[in-house]
Amino acid sequence: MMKLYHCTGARSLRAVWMLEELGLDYELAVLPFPPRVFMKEYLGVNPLGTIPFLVDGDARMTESSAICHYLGATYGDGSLIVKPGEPDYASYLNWMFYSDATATFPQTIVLRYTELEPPERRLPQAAEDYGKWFKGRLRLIDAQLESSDYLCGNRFTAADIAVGYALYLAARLKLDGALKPQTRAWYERITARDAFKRADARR
Ligand SMILES: N[C@@H](CCC(=O)N[C@@H](CS)C(=O)NCC(=O)O)C(=O)O
Repeated sequence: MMKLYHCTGARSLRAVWMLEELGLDYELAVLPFPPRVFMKEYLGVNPLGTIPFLVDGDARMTESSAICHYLGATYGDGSLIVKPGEPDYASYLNWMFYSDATATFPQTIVLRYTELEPPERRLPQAAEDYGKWFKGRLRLIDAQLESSDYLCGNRFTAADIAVGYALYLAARLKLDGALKPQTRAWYERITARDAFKRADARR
């Protein structure tokens, strides 16, 4: 059975959500955060010390959005991914990379310098600047959702999971105060799904 290493509320939630959407059997190891510090033996499993980490047969994966695509492409009927040849394939790929590199990255700076570092190492200026950066990068989502209910493919896909997690983290960091109505409605739509609720409850 495949095994996913997870920390509550972290990016590994993307992978748990996808597993739940697909209705797959999996073993979930919920680790203390950060495992690099509180479960040093985990470095023997994943040398990066980060989560998620997926083990599926010989496959080993450390990137949450890539795991979502892998699961959707390997299992199920493929409707949760967008394939080459479909009109929105380029858009789908773009959202998958945007989800972590553009939408989540600036938030990790905010998280680090407001919560994770000890008080004497906190950097309010960095947190403020990267919070603004994140908010600016929501423009692509706002524009897309003006004319559709989902990010691409005219259906719910792994792109909604991958980008949706960035909004989940934004809510936790209180960076979601001024979301455009269509973006808030989309976030509420995707997180109303039973699979999201089951995934978020796994802790
Ligand atoms: N790009 C990776 C990032 C993985 C990552 O950095 N995960 C964070 C949690 S959200 C982590 O494990 N941080 C703990 C650490 O860096 O030690 C992904 O999308 O999964």
